[in-house]
This record gives sequence, structure tokens and C-alpha cells, in this order.
Amino acid sequence: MPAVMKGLVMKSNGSWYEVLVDGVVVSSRIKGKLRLDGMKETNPVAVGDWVDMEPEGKNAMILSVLPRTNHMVRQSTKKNQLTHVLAANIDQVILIASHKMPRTSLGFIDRFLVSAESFRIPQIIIFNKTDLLDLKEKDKQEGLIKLYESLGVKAFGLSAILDDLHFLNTLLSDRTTLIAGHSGVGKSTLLNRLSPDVSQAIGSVSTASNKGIHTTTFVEMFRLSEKTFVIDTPGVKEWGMADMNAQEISDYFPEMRDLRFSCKFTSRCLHLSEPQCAVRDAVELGTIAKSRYQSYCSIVAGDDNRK
Ligand SMILES: Nc1nc2c(ncn2[C@@H]2O[C@H](COP(=O)(O)OP(=O)(O)OP(=O)(O)O)[C@@H](O)[C@H]2O)c(=O)[nH]1
Ligand SMILES: [Mg+2]
Ligand SMILES: [Zn+2]
Repeated sequence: MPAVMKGLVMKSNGSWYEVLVDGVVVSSRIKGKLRLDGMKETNPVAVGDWVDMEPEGKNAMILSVLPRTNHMVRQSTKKNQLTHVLAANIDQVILIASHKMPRTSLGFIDRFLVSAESFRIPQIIIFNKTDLLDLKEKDKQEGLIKLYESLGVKAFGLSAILDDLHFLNTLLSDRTTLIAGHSGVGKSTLLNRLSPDVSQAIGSVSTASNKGIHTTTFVEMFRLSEKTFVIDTPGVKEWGMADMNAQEISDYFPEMRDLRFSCKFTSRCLHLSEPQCAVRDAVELGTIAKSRYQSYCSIVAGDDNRK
């Protein structure tokens, strides 16, 4: 390796980083000073970061992190306001949801979308495990797909174990995609199906609790082709909202964003109990889905979403 090299962080366990340099993965540490620089974040270097590094024996030392185009945070631990950067420099996020085994609530889906929207990252929802659905459940899922499509979010259902997944290649090609969702929804199963080079461990779903067992424990990025990267993440129970004030939350609900200028109190309206609120009128009329408005109210109220 020449003196200073640019690399792409593929995996981190908190103290070691696997960094891709010229097609080779190099184990790296970070310089002590860099740790202190990451003031508001628990991890100064995240998967997806481009870093400058110098050789250190067979390994390397990360000297600095290059500016990020964006990043996605996992959760703010409310006590100390620290955020954990899940990954950086992402082109799009896929939320894997499932109707059962485990169930993904609409509140969770909306929180995830709002969070990605606040970082201006395009969102896709995949409803996995369609092989487990009866006709009524399939109908319900179709309704949700229509709802989210109408909001500009790509959404579709599939079975990661049964379906031919080739059609996903176009969606992923030449992009960096982060895959997120509850434990057990099939994130790693899907990724394994996308490339013969990926062999992530697959877990089970407890029949007692209908919850996954947190099989994937580290965020890891895989290269599917020259410019196509996919990031597998550990399942999350809830999606914490980082640093968002009540006024800005409706900015991240596309169907509410423009309407608020029609509210009597325009930019000050929180769409809760204010008079002449265009958003609440739209909920009454059915042009804004009740489930979306409920998610909105719950986020404004600062409720945790543990359902
Ligand atoms: N029936 C059915 N089961 C699936 C499908 N996709 C995944 N599974 C099963 O769901 C279980 C969990 O799959 P994983 O891929 O480990 O889930 P994960 O989202 O990576 O979970 P964590 O790593 O814990 O976050 C496994 O038993 C899979 O076989 C599907 O489309 N249909
Ligand atoms: Mg997994
Ligand atoms: Zn309003």
C-alpha cells in the first residue's frame, strides 16, 4: 500500500474495521484522536464511509473520514442524545416488513420512512413472506402497497425463500442500498439470494413470541458488482427519531408537506387541535390515510413505538 490510501468501510465491530482498498479487504483500526472527534455520535466511522488510511504492518490505520453525502442513524439514546450512525453514503433504503412472523406495525413503517425522508434518502418497502398470507391478508397488503405507492414510496410484496428475485437487480444496480427491518423479517435471507458470494447466517423466528432472534449482529456491506453495494443490518425493535422538532415532522410526511400552507396557522399548525386545519380536513375526507395520521400524532407526542 502506498503511504495514504482511500478505502471504503465494509464492516465494523466497534474497534476493528474492514476496509475495501483496491478490491482487497484490509483490517484497520482508527486513530485514537478520531474517536474524540465524533462528539455527538457513538461511532465516528460507519459502514459506507470513505476513509483515508495508512499502512500499519499487515493492517491499516484510519486517519480521517471523508465528507459524507448523507447518513442514516439508528436511534438516539434519549438520555445522552448520542446517535449511532448505521451507515453513510446511501442511495436508497429498503425496509423489509412482514405481516406476520414477525409482524411489522404501520407505526414502525412510518417512523422508518420519516427518518429516511428527514435524511432525504429514497425509500422502498418490501413486504416479505407473502407465502404465509391467506387471501384476506394478501388483500390487506395490496391496500398498503397502494397507499405507500401513492406517497412516492416503491412498495411490493415477495417471498424471499420462494420467488425468483432477479427483478431486484435493476432496482439495486449501481447503487448503495441499506436493508433494514425487525429481526426475523428475512433481510439476510434476501441478501443471500441476491448473490452466491454472500452467506449471511439465517436465524429463526420464535413460535412463542413471533419475534426474530437477532441473528445478524453487525452492520455489513456487500459488493454485488462493481458499483452495486447492499448493506445488511441487525434487526431493530423500534425506530428512534433523532433530533426532530414537532414543527418539522409533517415536512417528512409527503401528503402533509404541501397541505400545511392551507392551514389557518400555516407553518405553526401542528395539525392536532388547531382550528381550520387542512391536514385534519384531509383525514376526515379520506385523502390522508388514518393510519398515517395516527403515526404522525404518535411521533409528535414522542411515543416510543414498541408494538
Ligand atoms: N415463510 C417464509 N420465511 C422466510 C422468508 N424469508 C425469510 N424467512 C425465514 O425467516 C427467518 C429469519 O430470516 P433472517 O434472514 O435470518 O432474518 P433477518 O431479518 O436477517 O433477522 P436478523 O438478522 O435477526 O435481524 C428464517 O427462518 C428464514 O428462513 C419468506 O419469504 N417466507
Ligand atoms: Mg440477518
Ligand atoms: Zn394543520
